[in-house]
Amino acid sequence: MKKLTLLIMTCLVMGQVQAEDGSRLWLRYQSVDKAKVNGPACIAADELRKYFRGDEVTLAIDPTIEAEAFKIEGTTISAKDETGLLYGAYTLLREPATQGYQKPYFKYRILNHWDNLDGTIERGYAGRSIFWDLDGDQPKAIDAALVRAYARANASIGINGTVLNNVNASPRILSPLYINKVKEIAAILRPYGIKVYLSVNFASPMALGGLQTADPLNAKVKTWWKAKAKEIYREIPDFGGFLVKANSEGQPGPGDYHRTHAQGANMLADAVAPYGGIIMWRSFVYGANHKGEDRVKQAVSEFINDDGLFRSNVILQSKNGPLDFQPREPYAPIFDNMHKTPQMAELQITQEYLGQSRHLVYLAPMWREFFGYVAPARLVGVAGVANIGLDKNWCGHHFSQANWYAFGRLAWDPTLKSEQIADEWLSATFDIDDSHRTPLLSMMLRSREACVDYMMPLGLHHIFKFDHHYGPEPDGYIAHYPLEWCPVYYHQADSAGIGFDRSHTGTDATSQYREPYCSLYDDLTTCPERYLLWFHHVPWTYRTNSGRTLIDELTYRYGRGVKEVESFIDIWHNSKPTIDEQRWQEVDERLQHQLENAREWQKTCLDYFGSFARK
Ligand code: BDP
Repeated sequence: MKKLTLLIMTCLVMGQVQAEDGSRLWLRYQSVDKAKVNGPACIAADELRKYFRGDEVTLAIDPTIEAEAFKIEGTTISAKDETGLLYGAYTLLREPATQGYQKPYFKYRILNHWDNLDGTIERGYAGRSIFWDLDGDQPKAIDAALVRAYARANASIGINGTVLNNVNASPRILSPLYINKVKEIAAILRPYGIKVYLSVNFASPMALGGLQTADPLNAKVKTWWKAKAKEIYREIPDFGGFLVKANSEGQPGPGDYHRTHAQGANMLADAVAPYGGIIMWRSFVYGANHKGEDRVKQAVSEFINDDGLFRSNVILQSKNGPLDFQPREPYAPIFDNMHKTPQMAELQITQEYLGQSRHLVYLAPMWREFFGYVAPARLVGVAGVANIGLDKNWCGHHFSQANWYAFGRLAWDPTLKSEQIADEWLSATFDIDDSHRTPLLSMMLRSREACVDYMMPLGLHHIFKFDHHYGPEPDGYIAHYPLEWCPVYYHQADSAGIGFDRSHTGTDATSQYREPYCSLYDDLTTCPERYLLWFHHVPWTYRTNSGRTLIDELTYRYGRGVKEVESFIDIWHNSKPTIDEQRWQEVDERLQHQLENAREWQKTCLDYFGSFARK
């Protein structure tokens, strides 16, 4: 009895009695308090002192090492500065046998939070914002401990930047009141090597500055932005820069004044350039100058003439696919077309179109697939639309944490295999032995393909329920919305067949691709089946590679997706003895729900498509 009390007391003192509610993410280190750490006092030293299982470790500042890189020799970590030491420390904690030199692949490894100042999150499925909320009409106090925990998690996977607010940006973010809040957050993130960036509303000079225009060539507008940049950098000298969604989905932009994207971006670039800031200008633009054109072609049409015209501190940020974060898209051809403009890929960690925080879908295979077409060497950075909120476990679904983790790891090294990343994450997140880890690993690795199968196999896309993008609505059509918001426009099902003809006989979207993809995708007989209905309108009786007719193949794929989820449930049930109670239950509930959803997708889509095919 006495012993037990003592044990509990000791654990309490050491802070070890923590429920497994997912709040510790993959950072479930046991504090051993054993290592002697030589070198400068810093966060890396604190982490190693508490958690490193060896006896001694040395931290050394070496100015000859590149920024953010580190070297581990024996138990000495060397780096240019404390950020490099921190990356080295987390690497050593994860993989104590690590030796040698490492540096991040991408310069920009940035999370994009679509957080609104009122605390809601656009496409957020894990509760409210960790940064913003209102207290009356004032910004609520920043939760420093929470932001610090966030910084630590990001640093542990090498993320070095964060955009704190929604791309559909409120001008208020640039008011002195909010700049002060941003300064507070920046101060917490700085020791973890993380810079802050802000999304800005292009019409801010009007909304905040009382100007009559936001025309980027107007002298007062330029002066306003320059003064604003100066004000921000006075408070936050290492501020990263701006992210801009302009002339897209109702947002203001240079197009409102018949100016080009380059003219708009350059005006902002000039304002932040004296301080080393960058502008991340999004190419997610449709329905503006090229209204009526096949939506997947519009980004190239919008930006191609601007190539070579952007300032050197502008980066074009594009989603991985040409449409909008679908479960599977071909890569966005804008990456083939802008040869003189630095580019970043925008990946979506929050599963807007992949079951949100209800479905277990591990996204690393999707991102690796993208890098198979768009060589990382073509990119200067990656941005990940965050899936983080106030939920106890940060991400809503315990397994969605793996997507945050995988984004960071791939930003650090895009050649890492999905399997290795999943394995690392599983080992750190659960206490499971090899025999249980293997099936869980297989579940994760199969989960994205399963989602494609039960939602949108063979290149189908955007047949989601209107606006919330969760369930199926293949018959979706709303007369007063542009067709490009409606599922029926995307699948084009009729009695002859199904699919969107984007070959030379259709919208010719295939011509935006480099060879060999242009020819490969254009020809029905060479187009990979995974993109079949993305690029072609195909007869129902068409024989797919399996020998089945198209409608039978669709039926088969939907069924396969559902079966996969059934098997995930079996795997999860078999793992019950090794997983802690709360997390097991919570994942189990979600898996049951995922199965119901998968069946709903299967039934709704096959009933609907079947009504054409079997006429
Ligand atoms: C779509 C989202 C919308 C975003 C938009 C964007 O549905 O909420 O604002 O993309 O990326 O995926 O700007």
